Amino acid sequence: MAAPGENLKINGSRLWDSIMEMAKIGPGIAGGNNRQTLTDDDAAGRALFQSWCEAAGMTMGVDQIGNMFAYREGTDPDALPVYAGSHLDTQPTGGKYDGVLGVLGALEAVRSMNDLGIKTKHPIVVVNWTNEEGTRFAPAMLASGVFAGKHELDWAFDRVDAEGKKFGDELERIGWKGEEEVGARKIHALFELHIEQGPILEAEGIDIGVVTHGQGLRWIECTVTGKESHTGSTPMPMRLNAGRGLARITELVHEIAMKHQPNSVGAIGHIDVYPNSRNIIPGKVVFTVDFRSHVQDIIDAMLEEFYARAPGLCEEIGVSLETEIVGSFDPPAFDENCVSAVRAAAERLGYSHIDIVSGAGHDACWINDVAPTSMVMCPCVDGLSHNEAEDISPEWAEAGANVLFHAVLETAEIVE
Ligand code: HGY
Ligand code: MN
Ligand code: MN
Repeated sequence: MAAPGENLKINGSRLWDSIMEMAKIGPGIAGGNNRQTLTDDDAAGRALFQSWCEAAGMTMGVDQIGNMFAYREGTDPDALPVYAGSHLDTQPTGGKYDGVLGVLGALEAVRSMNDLGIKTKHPIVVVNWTNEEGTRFAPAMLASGVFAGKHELDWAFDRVDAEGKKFGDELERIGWKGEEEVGARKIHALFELHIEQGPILEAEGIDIGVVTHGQGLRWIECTVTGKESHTGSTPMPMRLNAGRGLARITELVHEIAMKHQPNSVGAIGHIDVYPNSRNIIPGKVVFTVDFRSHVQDIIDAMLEEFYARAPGLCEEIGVSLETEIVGSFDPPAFDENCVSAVRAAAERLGYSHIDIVSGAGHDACWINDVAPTSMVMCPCVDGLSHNEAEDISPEWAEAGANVLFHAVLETAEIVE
């Protein structure tokens, strides 16, 4: 396949303007975004994205779980499309770039193909995956997981948020439940551009991360049950404080993850305390343990130790522990040809680049199980993400989108 000329570039200021425009939808309270999945803000962001895709001459397809697929013709309609995209949903205190850079970077690649009069043999599809974040409806990467055959569609529809609203009902309510069968589409290759969400690229002054692997993940939902009682009148020896169970398990998770440095992480981010009253001893605490590593044996060792020790820590203080796995995928190794296309693009365009393991989970991690897939990463300021202060430079965005553009063009095969 002929490689694209290094003179072929995207329009960085148009990309930046589109990111800033999208950021106006579902604004946060501190400069970032709160555009959570299946909210009215998500619906508004989807509508804006669709209008841009149609203005770029693409036709939109939507599947039964709301995944959006904007299609650009290729010269060979029988050739499987090359896909590029990410997610438009954000964390409740999310940044403007997590996911959005990947969706709009892919749209910018198509806009630039139009400007440059480029035809490709393979069609191009720009993707917005539903509910990548998994913060309102667990697990993360839910819709790409259904697409890849990891979850049943009905199971996904039955997921509920903190208010007891069902995923399927909310998808219907915002009007983004499509007709297409989920997972019926066949993919020639998929590329996802994403901010690193870690400190390595910026700290080492590197423009591009060539993502070879991702971390595997286990989300363990824990329910610690004690007994609600008066914080003033209940004698200390009689207390069955579920909050102490949370405290002990929080420390246990940290201790286990620290044992496998530098290849492991562990924390508890989601915590619901019941009844959450200032003068009632917590009777129940529900929380999610997040263990990750790119080494399968380490994931297994962390879980083994957790299940061996956590119940005893609760029994010692008279409270009970129930656990349920609510998110799980093993460490992905991305497709070598797709990884090479990303590395060659960075090289051709004169960007500094290193091979890197993704610390965060991404839709590409699931799609990698059903099609050749890889990722392009750009730096982010202080490695900060899942925080409204998440920040990148226009130059980083442009470099990442140029590499994505070239990887897609090389794989989709330019037709002279
Ligand atoms: O949890 C993750 O790694 C992703 O950001 N949803
Ligand atoms: Mn993301
Ligand atoms: Mn995220």
